[in-house]
Amino acid sequence: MAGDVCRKIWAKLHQGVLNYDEEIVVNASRDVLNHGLDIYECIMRGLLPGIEEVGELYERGEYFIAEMLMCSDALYAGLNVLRPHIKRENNVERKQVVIGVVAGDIHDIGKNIIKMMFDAAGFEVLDLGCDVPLDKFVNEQLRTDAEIVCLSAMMTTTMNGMSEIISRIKEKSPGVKVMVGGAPVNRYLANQWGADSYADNANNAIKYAIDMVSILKSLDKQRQAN
Ligand code: B12
Repeated sequence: MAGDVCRKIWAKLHQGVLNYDEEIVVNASRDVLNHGLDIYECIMRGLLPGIEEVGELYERGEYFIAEMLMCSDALYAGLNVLRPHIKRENNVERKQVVIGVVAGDIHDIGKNIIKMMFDAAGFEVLDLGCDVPLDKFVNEQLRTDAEIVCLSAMMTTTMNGMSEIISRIKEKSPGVKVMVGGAPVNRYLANQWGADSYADNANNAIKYAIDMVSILKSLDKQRQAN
């Protein structure tokens, strides 16, 4: 029974995004809260499949940029309802993360999901937004002394900027961990560019970030012991 309720609400979120119907998405998002459903699961199984299907329609020439834009507005209308209700955990030692979408790229939905999950996992997140000049990642890491930098890109043309950002960060702050992601990125490219980590979704991103935090902690301990 509970499963049926979930599936109906996921379907409404999905269809609402696909049909750029903000009202349906907002109402379904309120239903998520009223029924006490898992918010992250509803994002992953309702909103995101909706925007993925939008991408397919765009590729087939059935949707154009105007529709993609309205669909992402509908997705954001739902995220705005859900975001304030995501529970924040305190189980991570408060490490700082700088996150942004690389220069030339304005696709920020994936980055915002990753940011939301880092927030929820108890990290302190500095969000640089989208279309971020390469140097800004380097300068903001230096200014905040953040332990982790997260880079997002959704276009094959913009993802190449990641390699340059990584080498500039590593040159100035060799101990900093850099994590990359976005649909065109993969583990092979991440390794080629010298990234410390790559994840294809928010769940794995948090898992790997927590692993990096424990590596940083043991390095700190070693340093103190010497
Ligand atoms: C919505 C959308 C738009 C919206 C963006 C709105 C917004 N605020 O983001 C608008 C309409 C503005 C748009 C514009 C354009 N778009 Co567009 N867009 C899309 C679409 C449909 C969905 C993208 C999306 O949000 N997906 C959902 C999110 C959640 O997925 P995600 O970003 O991959 O994120 C997940 C993972 O990758 C990962 N992740 C993401 N970032 C990070 C970072 C880290 C550190 C980690 C660990 C993980 C991680 O976790 C996330 C959650 O699971 C895609 C199609 C598709 N199938 O992806 C095209 C797509 C990305 N767009 C495309 C194009 C070409 C454009 C335009 C150039 C079109 C044009 N001619 O103007 C412009 C680009 C403008 C620019 N300079 O950036 C192409 C890119 C092709 C390519 N490979 O280079 C795509 C693939 C469509 C296509 N098939 O042609 N777009």
